[in-house]
Amino acid sequence: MGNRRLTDQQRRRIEENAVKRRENASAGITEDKEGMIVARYSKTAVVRAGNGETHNCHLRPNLSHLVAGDQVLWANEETGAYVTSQLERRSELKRPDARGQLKAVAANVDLIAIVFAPEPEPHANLIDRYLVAAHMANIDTIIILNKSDLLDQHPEHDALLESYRTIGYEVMTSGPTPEETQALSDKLGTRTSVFVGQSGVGKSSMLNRLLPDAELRVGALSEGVLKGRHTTTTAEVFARPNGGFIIDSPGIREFGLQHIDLTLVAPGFMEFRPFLDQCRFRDCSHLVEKDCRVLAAVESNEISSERYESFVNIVRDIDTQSY
Ligand SMILES: Nc1nc2c(ncn2[C@@H]2O[C@H](COP(=O)(O)OP(=O)(O)OP(=O)(O)O)[C@@H](O)[C@H]2O)c(=O)[nH]1
Ligand SMILES: [Mg+2]
Ligand SMILES: [Zn+2]
Repeated sequence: MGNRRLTDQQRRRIEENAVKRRENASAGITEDKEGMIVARYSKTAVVRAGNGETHNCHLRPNLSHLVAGDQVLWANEETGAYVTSQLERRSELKRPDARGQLKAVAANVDLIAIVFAPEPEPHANLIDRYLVAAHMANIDTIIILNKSDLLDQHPEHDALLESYRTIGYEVMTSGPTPEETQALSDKLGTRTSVFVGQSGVGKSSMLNRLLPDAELRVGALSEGVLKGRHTTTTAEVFARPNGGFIIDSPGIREFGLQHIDLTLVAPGFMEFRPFLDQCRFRDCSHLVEKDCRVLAAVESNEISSERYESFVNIVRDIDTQSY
């Protein structure tokens, strides 16, 4: 085998390939390399190469669904840099777009940081909706109460945070002091975290405190939130100096869960889980059934009525939308 002589044709092809490679190299054309989508725009994306440099890339038309955090292959071609393919996602956080289609917001995240604050007034059960979505996506969560400096005027939010801590969720406060920023930094560690929550709760501000070089735009509440304008308009990935990434995401007004299977809502409520296989009926909806263990747990205060109402609210939302 090894001694077989090359035909003239084979030799010519090898030489041609070598010439082509040298030409490509001198024209800056490269072979496919791995990278990460840092920010996604309509027909282009910023890609972070392995060495940390960023490149503005065109997207092939079949790659229109790429989002911040996606791992991709990209290459320099004659007409510019291109993302050529998408690599498999390890996780994805999805939410419905304006037309109700379920779309990924961020990919390959380890932690969803659900941010709320005394101002703007938190939307009822937005936190629970995120918790359900995170459970479905099998991504860890932390609930963060930002603007701790406003808590004196709003002790009820501290109580809300405590109620989640009691259930068993991971929670923390965040605010303007360096100590709070350090605690947040330690908590996130080298994971890839995405900051989510209503517009104006301070997601970009928290990022600016963690990474002063990021200089993200933050919005004044009076303008941004009251007029319904969102300061951050596209999700963006930031590398942390000691490893790990944080993804800033645009604030949302509501988080519809209409597209999910009804049976996936209850397991998204952590404290419901021990009761779910103890109902009389296997397909119990936990709304009206006889001998429903969840309803009994609400009765005996093992489940809080607030969380149960939130569950009903989400289920009713799905139910009305499917007719
Ligand atoms: N008092 C107080 N205000 C804060 C804190 N963090 C952020 N803010 C203010 O909250 C407002 C909104 O902050 P942003 O960081 O733009 O909020 P966001 O969540 O990124 O908003 P979107 O990008 O629209 O989703 C700004 O006026 C910030 O200065 C805080 O810890 N305490
Ligand atoms: Mg923002
Ligand atoms: Zn039940």
